[in-house]
Amino acid sequence: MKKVDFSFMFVTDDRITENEKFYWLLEKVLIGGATIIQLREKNIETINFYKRALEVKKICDTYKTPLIINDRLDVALSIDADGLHLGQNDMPVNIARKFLGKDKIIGISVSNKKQLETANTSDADYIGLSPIFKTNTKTENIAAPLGLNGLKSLKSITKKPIICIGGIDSKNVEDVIYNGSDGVAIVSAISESFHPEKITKKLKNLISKGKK
Ligand code: TZP
Ligand code: MG
Repeated sequence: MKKVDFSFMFVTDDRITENEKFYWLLEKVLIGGATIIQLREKNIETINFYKRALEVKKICDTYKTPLIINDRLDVALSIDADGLHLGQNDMPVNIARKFLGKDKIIGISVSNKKQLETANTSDADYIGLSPIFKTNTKTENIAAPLGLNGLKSLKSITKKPIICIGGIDSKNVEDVIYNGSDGVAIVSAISESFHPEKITKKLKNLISKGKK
């Protein structure tokens, strides 16, 4: 895998169905300094996922920011994305790795110690720890929030970089990083803001503060 800055992942919000708003928001986030983008679409036809992914890739390339695709190995391959994010019920990591090769990024979501131990010995490049706090963005297949204590205990046994997700905003992001997370993944704190560029810059600043 190429060297990647996992500190600040923006996960796109599939509740924004209007293309113009979707791409406008993405560009604000890229200008604001997100270090990696994840395209997440849960309710979309394959053709529309592919088309959106193609356009998102073009925009991310302009800002030299890596793009990973949520769930769908076929979409990731078809647009030559920089990587793939998998959940526990998606394609197994080792199969995805076979198709994507060693240079692409693969992330795996985990919600407990058992899943983390399996992820530790897998072919994944990073572990997405979820959810840290309560979230309204993901409603299906969601475990109980781990909280900062859960983060600390899982961080102590991880062998891979950890990206925390779920309910992370400007009030708690510094604590999440301070308590050992290598990065954060954020949807609504950015997508629901009236000033996405400003909030992205603020979050980025707080991430830097949390590292100290
Ligand atoms: N996976 C676990 S929680 C979550 C995902 C995709 C949603 C995070 O969204 P938000 O709005 O940042 O809480
Ligand atoms: Mg998934």
